[in-house]
Amino acid sequence: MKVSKDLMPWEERPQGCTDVLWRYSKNPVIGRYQIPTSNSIFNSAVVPFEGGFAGVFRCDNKAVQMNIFAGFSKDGINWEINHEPIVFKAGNTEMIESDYKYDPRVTWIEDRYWITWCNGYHGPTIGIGYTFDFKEFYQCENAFLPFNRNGVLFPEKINGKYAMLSRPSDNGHTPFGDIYLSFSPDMKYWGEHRNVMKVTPFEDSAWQCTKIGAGSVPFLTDEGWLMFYHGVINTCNGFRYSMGAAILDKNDPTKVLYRTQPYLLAPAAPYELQGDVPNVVFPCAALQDGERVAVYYGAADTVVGMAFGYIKDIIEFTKKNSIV
Ligand code: BMA
Repeated sequence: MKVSKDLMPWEERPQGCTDVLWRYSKNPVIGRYQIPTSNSIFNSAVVPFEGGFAGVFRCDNKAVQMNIFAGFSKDGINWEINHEPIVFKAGNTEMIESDYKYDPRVTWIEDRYWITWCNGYHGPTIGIGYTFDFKEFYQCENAFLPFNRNGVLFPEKINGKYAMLSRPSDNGHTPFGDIYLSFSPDMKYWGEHRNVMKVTPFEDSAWQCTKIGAGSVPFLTDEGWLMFYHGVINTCNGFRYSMGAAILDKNDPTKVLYRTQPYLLAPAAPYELQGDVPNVVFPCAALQDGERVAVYYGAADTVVGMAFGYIKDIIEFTKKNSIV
């Protein structure tokens, strides 16, 4: 989401570094044991809120149960996370059960913050909720049938309808996955499901050849919607999750204009290579001030890291190295 220039969390590109995205030198910004009950805190989403920041954090507890927690920060880097999970009241439907909640995304649309997450309802699907103040939360109808993951809302209506990216999946560690876009007139009924992006052929861009999923909430640039997504390769040691960028058409975001053939960030730092699930970089949020971007990503399913870049450089790189 857009942030004023003076609030933007930022660290300049290190001397001698030529990467388009670079890691924050003090990563990870959130440690695995940051709240008393947590086993791990990762794949979490942040937004500007009341002159600072708020967020929804995935904290798995020491029984390794997945749930989402609200948190707050003055600078976007140092976070206080509530010790109790979010409790939802009924939103646009009766209260629906939720066996677990994980991988939240948050965006402001019109008058409130909307939250999407992977909701356990006879298997994973996409849960939707909203809040005005990060104190009271309301849960709405699930967007899709199980099984689905990585539901990411656009921050404004597209041609008069809410729009959400998602990735139909299976009930396990899905060995496939493409990104779809669905529309809703009311945040309750979803349809007009369209394919947006597929995995790439192994020989063209292997890091994204097994499955891909929307990451951060897309934001508008001069070239279209810029979105960070994750791409996965199945290696002899299991899945490896990296991050790429895609630019979608402003008026018809089912059209991918550009998409990175090389990744922008892949597991390489110690906290990305080691943890509960080694080799995972998983973007869930991006703050931007019109010129610069700060990406929040889960690292090795254990901690939260940040990476920075200039929007102009990312767009240039994505156009120049596009696989579309
Ligand atoms: C996915 C989800 C993510 C996780 C990823 C890598 O299926 O469970 O939360 O980061 O796997 O383990």
